[in-house]
Amino acid sequence: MSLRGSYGLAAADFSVAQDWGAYAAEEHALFRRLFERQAKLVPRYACAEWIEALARLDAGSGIPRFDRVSAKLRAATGWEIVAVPGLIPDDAFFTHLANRRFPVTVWLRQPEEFDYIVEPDVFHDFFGHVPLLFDPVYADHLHEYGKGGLKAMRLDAVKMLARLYWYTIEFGLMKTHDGIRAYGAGLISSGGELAYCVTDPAPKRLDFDLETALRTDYQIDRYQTTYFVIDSFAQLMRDTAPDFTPVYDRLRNLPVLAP
Ligand code: HBI
Ligand code: FE
Repeated sequence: MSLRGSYGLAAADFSVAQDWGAYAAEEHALFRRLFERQAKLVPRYACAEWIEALARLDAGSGIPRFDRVSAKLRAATGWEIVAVPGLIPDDAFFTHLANRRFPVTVWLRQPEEFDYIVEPDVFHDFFGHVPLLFDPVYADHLHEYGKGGLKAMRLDAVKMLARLYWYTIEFGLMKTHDGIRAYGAGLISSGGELAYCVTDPAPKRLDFDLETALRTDYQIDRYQTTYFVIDSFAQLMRDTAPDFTPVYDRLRNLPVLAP
């Protein structure tokens, strides 16, 4: 697929300089509009861990400087941001996660993509993914996911593992005593799906089950019809701790489940 970023400047690990000075005033204004739209929704629909983490980030004034956020992140959970031109190959992506570096795309969507964008841009990656890296349990899980990704490549099981990421890190829901709340980055950064995933009766909301998630296919260009719900990040960490090798071997011969 033809990707939007400028990959020519990237290093071997696909990292680039963020070049914060190059962002136009209009881009900072668009980022602020996206932030303000979501900031109205997250108190009602996002999980408490995300809301608490966002409070630690001053991301409402425009496109953030990755190096400043990395300094705070390092102190909190040992993570940092690595600037990338956009989607990067799986092995580069997993290697960064396995070293507690989260890839954040440097470019921002166009104004006409305010409501929907196919590829992750800096708003999706930063607003959707970075705040939860301040949560120690979530941060540990994502670190394990990165190491698991490198192993999945060796076992030819990346497609199965990507489904786990999709149904948790990107589109995961959590049970709270106030009801269902979102923690997935794709939900948190979405103008419409954030309320839909919590309130709409149409989609299925299944209790998280590792093997079902690894087997269930997903669509990337519409609201999800199936969500997986965890009790806590501790449960996610616990349920994904075992060696996946025997699970991959068993599931490889079973039919994929339609969402
Ligand atoms: N690259 N920058 C970036 N961000 C992602 O979320 C990402 C990626 N490359 C691969 C990838 N995700 C997924 O294919 C893996 O989770 C399987
Ligand atoms: Fe994402």
